Amino acid sequence: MTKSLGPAARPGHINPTVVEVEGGFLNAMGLPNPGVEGYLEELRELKHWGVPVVASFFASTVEEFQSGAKALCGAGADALELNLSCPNVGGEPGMCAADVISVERVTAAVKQVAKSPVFVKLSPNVTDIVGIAVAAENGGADAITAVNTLKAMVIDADFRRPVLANVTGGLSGPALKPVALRCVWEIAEAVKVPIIGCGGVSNWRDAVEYMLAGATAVEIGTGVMYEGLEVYGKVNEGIAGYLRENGFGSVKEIVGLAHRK
Ligand code: RRO
Repeated sequence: MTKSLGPAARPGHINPTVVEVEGGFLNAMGLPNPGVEGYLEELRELKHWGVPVVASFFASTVEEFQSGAKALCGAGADALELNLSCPNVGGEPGMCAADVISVERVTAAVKQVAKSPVFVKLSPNVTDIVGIAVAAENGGADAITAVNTLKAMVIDADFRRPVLANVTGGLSGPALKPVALRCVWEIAEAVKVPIIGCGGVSNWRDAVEYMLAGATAVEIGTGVMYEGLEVYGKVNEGIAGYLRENGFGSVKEIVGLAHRK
């Protein structure tokens, strides 16, 4: 999974952009990235590694979303993740994950041109995430990623100022997990497309909990800050052990299992 790419290169916000808090991290990176065109060479190189590459991207207009999708698929992205949900974009329409009409329209427009599956990443910073998930599904999303970070802030009592230069940022890590898990649970009761759980996964038990709530896969970001890159292998091995010890033949058998009446 790439860092989110946009139509043009962006330096991101000025520092401080990341601060550790109890139970996680707050970031206000401000979407720093080399731009879709500036990233294509690296994407082509990643293809030589023999692992699937998901290109995360954002844009401000439907046309930009479509041209980003075409370029990223053309360079070999195995899937696209529409980041409709960055909490750090001020007045720009980057937070279109708050609006059902925009979510359905952008998803459908990208699906028209994308040659690879399209995931839609949603925000927990909304009143009704289920309505938004249904809009993504109606737009043709192949999967829903739930969720991006939770809008939050930190104030330093000695300096009597907000810590992040952007004032607010997105909370990730273990503190986000119960919120994200609830989002996955609610979405699973409303849509048929696969859900990718995201938020505070740092060990196999977290991943299993997401699957029991209805996720068919998980994403791990902040977990790397705590556990290093080994986290991915450890989580995979841990899930395999859990399945073995509990008599399951495949992860498919535990997806959504906690919903049983
Ligand atoms: O770059 C960011 O500030 C950022 C992004 Br694009 C995002 O999707 N989520 C987040 O917490 N930060």
